[in-house]
Amino acid sequence: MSAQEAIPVFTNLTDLYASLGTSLNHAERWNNLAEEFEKRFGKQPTYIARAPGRVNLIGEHIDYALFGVLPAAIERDILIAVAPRDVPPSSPTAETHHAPGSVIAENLHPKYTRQVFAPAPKAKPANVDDEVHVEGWHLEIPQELRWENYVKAGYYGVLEEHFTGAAVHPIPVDLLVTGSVPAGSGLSSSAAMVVASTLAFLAINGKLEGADKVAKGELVKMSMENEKRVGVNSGGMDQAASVMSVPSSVLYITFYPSLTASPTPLPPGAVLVCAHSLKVSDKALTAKRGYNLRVVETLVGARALARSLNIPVGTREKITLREVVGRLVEEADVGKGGAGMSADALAEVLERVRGAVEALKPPGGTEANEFGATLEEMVRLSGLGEAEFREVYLSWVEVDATHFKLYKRAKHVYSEALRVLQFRKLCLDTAAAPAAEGADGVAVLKQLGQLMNDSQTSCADDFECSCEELDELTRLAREAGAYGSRLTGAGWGGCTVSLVPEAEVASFIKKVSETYAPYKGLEGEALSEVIFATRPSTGACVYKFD
Ligand code: NG1
Ligand code: MG
Repeated sequence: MSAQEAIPVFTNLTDLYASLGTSLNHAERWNNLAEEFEKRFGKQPTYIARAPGRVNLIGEHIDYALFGVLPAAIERDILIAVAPRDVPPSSPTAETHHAPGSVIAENLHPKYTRQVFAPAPKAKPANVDDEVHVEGWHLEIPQELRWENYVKAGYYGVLEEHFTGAAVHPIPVDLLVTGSVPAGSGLSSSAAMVVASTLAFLAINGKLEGADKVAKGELVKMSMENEKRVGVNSGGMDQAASVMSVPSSVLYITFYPSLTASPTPLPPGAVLVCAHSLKVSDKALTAKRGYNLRVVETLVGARALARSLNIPVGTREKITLREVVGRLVEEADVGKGGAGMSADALAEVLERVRGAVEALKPPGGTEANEFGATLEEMVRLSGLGEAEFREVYLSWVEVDATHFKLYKRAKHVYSEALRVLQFRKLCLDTAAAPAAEGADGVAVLKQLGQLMNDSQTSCADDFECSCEELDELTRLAREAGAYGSRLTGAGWGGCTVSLVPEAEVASFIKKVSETYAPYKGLEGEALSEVIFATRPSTGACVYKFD
């Protein structure tokens, strides 16, 4: 799958719905959105942009260490209908509603109220007399939880990329959002929002057609940058999965040495079931002690490790754990260390660095304080002066911690990276020798399940991104017959993913719904909102109205 591939722009509804699969009623949602748009804005939308959520099968918290991951897009998605706004200049609202690039954003969900905003252009340099020249924009987004921030995040990236230093203004836009990805659930509603918004603004400004149209890889990169605008220093897994997924396969996504996405078929006989723990974790709010702190711990761990392995690292360079491995392998054999690195090759390198990883335990660290390093000890392990350290590792993110567990975080990342490669190898080997059915087929599914269970243990014990509810729900899922079960996404709440024998999905869901206490009393649609089977679905696209 190439990052150069064009983003699908459908002009025919039959083709669109065929691409989306048949297990959800897509036609009803798309029609309803278009009709609501017309009611609210008095005209048909010009485009609807779609971006799906994703479930991560395995490979948690390793994308920002640049290790490969194995997610799949799900059928649940975010849709954004857009059209240019045409306001008579004499209308009382002409000033705000006519400002270049102003946006009226509405959401079908009544909880999210109507928002009007216009990005402020920066002052023009004195020597520019071109009337429409835009020097740049004020694109800061307040770090608080507001639904329209995700719309702005996508939009502002488009402004920066396509309307800066340009002699053309973005047009005023009306838009309407609807979503079926539960928020704060680890199914990446945030990335789906940001991708859909980026895509909607690209489409409405004519950037998806013509010779220099934006390709899939570029949309992934823009969306990654755009998600940072809402304050999360995420890796690229969610955006890549949302943009590049194909039906019926999980997607092996690598980031090092560059972004690649290879569809990987799951062995037959098993289905993915997502189950929400009903503990909502909002990453934008808990990043200081959760997500962003983990980004810092894994990055500093990588530097300390590189240092003890005598790998040169530039002062300002934020080397990752994947790059440490890459550089070690390159010394010996260039071919083995890149995107195609095998499970065996990684296992071999990890064996070589085992001692150095152990050495990340600080002298003051003990079993009791879980090998936590104080800030002072961490600075020393990094080999940087304190001011430099703060500048490189702490100036771009807020963290709130007294101890930093470099050893445990690195241990998780490396073991998880290896599990991803082992999981993928089992899938590829099965696809290459499809005779492995019956008992053999089940044996493979059990091995895949075991890797998922080991991932859950590592997330819980070493990366500490699980929680009581996720531990309980994954345990109950295994008892209910899953081959394997683990948290999916950032963790600390949100969803689990389980690999369940195809013939047992209904009884599995029934058992879990009877045993997981927070599900007591839920039935019908309310139950299928929180626990549902899903299949790998297709990536982002746009529909263009005539
Ligand atoms: P969630 O919280 O599920 O959106 C986050 C990151 C991913 C990845 C996972 C953990 C964002 C947008 N996504 O996913 O890049 O690091 O956590 O594996 O921050
Ligand atoms: Mg998210």
